[in-house]
Amino acid sequence: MTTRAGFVALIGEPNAGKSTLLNRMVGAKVSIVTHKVQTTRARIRGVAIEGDAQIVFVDTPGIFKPKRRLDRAMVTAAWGGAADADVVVLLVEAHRGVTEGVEAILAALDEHSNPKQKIALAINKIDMVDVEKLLGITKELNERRDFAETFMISAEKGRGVEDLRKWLAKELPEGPWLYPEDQIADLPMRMIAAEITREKLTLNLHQELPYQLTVETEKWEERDDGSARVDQIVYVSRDGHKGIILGKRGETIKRISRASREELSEFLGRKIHLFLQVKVRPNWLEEAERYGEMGLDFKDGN
Ligand SMILES: Nc1nc2c(ncn2[C@@H]2O[C@H](COP(=O)(O)OP(=O)(O)OP(=O)(O)O)[C@@H](O)[C@H]2O)c(=O)[nH]1
Ligand SMILES: [Mg+2]
Repeated sequence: MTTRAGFVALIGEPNAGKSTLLNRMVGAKVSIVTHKVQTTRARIRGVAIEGDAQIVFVDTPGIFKPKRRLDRAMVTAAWGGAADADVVVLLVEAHRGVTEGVEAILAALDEHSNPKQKIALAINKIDMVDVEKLLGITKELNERRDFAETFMISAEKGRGVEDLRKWLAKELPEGPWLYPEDQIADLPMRMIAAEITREKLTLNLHQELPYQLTVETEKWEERDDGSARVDQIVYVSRDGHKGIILGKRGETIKRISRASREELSEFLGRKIHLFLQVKVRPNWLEEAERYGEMGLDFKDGN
């Protein structure tokens, strides 16, 4: 039997639905999702199997005009994901069409890919537009670039996803599978746990605050009764931010902690005791160690 295997990078503007698509392809929540932009910060791999092919999907941070060091490191990580992949899928939101951000990505695509790679277009969130609008956008995008293939999908509702997966499977090179067949992700557990907490923080905090914090799993202690104690630190840069995260009588952090613990316990199928600590660290956005913990390269932020 000939098997196939390779990497498929999902790229696009922030909020395009890349992580939602990765999770759907894998059939499990491997990458966090929120309604806010710039949720994903590093490359996250998720593995799907389609017939004889093992498809390693690479979720990437959204590509946007970076301002801070962290932004630059994220965007570099995203383009790096594209450059290393066998196939690249560009996600564009159906209801937003060809935005300035999409234009910028199209303009930079050749520089960050090679002629041997196939680049497909996936117009996502088709559940939000009518057919006429969808056809208009499809035409406009295909006039700008000669994509290997165009797919119209709803990552959230699952429409069109099957066709995309089948096509990707046959585009991958022949070769042995890259991961054991029961493996769906390769992110260390402590990092998945930190990401789950960061998702809950992002969902519970307003405006800029989610962009000013990072979460790290400090300690992971297995207990005899099969449960685990997980200690995490939320780094913020200002006292005021700490106060907001704690909330009145600690209510906000309690809510966040509960939501994170529940999801983590469900993900692992066992009891988790989660302890969150908020630390003010004014300069964390300029510390190499923080980037390493996020799965980013500090130098990429230069
Ligand atoms: N209506 C609709 N919403 C979707 C669809 N796919 C994703 N979304 C929503 O779009 C929002 C962003 O989804 P994400 O998967 O986090 O987007 P992303 O591209 O990973 O975003 P970043 O990590 O910030 O770059 C979430 O609220 C999703 O629920 C879709 O097909 N239809
Ligand atoms: Mg994402």
